[in-house]
Amino acid sequence: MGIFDKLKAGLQKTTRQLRDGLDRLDEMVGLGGLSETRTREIDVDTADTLEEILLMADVGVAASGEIVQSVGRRQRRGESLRDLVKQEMLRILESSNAPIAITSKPHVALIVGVNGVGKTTTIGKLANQLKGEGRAVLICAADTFRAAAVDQLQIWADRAGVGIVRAREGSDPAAVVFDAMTAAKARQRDVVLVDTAGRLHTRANLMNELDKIRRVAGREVPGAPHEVLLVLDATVGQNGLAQAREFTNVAGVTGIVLTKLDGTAKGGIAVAIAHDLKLPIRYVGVGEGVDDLLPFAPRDYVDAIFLEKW
Ligand SMILES: Nc1nc2c(ncn2[C@@H]2O[C@H](COP(=O)(O)OP(=O)(O)OP(=O)(O)O)[C@@H](O)[C@H]2O)c(=O)[nH]1
Ligand SMILES: [Mg+2]
Repeated sequence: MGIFDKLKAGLQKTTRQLRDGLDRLDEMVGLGGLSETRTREIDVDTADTLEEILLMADVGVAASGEIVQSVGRRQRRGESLRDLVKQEMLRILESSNAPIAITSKPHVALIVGVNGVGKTTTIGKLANQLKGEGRAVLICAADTFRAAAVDQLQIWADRAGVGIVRAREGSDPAAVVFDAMTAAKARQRDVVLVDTAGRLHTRANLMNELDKIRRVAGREVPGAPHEVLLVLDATVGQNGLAQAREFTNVAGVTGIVLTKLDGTAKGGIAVAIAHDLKLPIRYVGVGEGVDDLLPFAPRDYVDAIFLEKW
């Protein structure tokens, strides 16, 4: 399956919520078939329904409000609501878009996020992808909180065929990070992917640990961490935005990985992220398999939701 088809398949539930909802609305208010020259402004009921459709897809209050307003203004052109919403979503997604750039060696990326969002899986997929591009990757297992975490990561490292620096028994995560930085320099690795814990005894502990990891990495490799990827589970919806704010304050998040889009109708969350957080979405996860991580491209994303290539 090609990347676009994969994205389309992953976003199926969002398509049903958004595109089909908008099509029904267009039919109801009779705007879909309007020619360029005909005009009609949307009424209050239509605006309410439109907002509801967007909120159900988790576009979020602020972005939904903005979209409804601007669709209301532009409706005079006689385009379908569906096309206008699609254009607005694309505009918002493009406003904060930036692909990942690997500029230094080793390029150190911390992967952070609350428990269960898909950090370890994302690292496995990403390691595989980067290796496929010819980069030398090292994985660092800095989640020493959960006993099974290192073994889970080892399986992914083996699958991708990349090296891993494992925690010594009972060691401090920051010490593992130190070892990984040293190893990456000695072995001339291009990229280090650091897996971190999603849960500690308290959230304050978790944030302190991330802060310590950052400092150790920065002491060993100039400019590190070059990237802090916050993994957000799309099925969690708007709660993800609160998590993002917390992590951004402490961990200096530079980009988002949005996972589990394949299990949700809430794919509009990408628009809320771009609108509210102004953080670039770097990748999206559309399944549990090694090939199910796709670089984020705004146009493909909306095309996949609306099932049409512009
Ligand atoms: N459907 C689907 N499942 C995913 C995706 N990404 C991760 N998962 C699943 O989510 C579950 C948790 O993934 P992990 O990678 O272990 O999550 P984590 O953030 O490392 O979890 P902790 O280490 O406990 O904090 C696993 O069952 C993964 O297979 C995705 O894009 N789609
Ligand atoms: Mg994990």
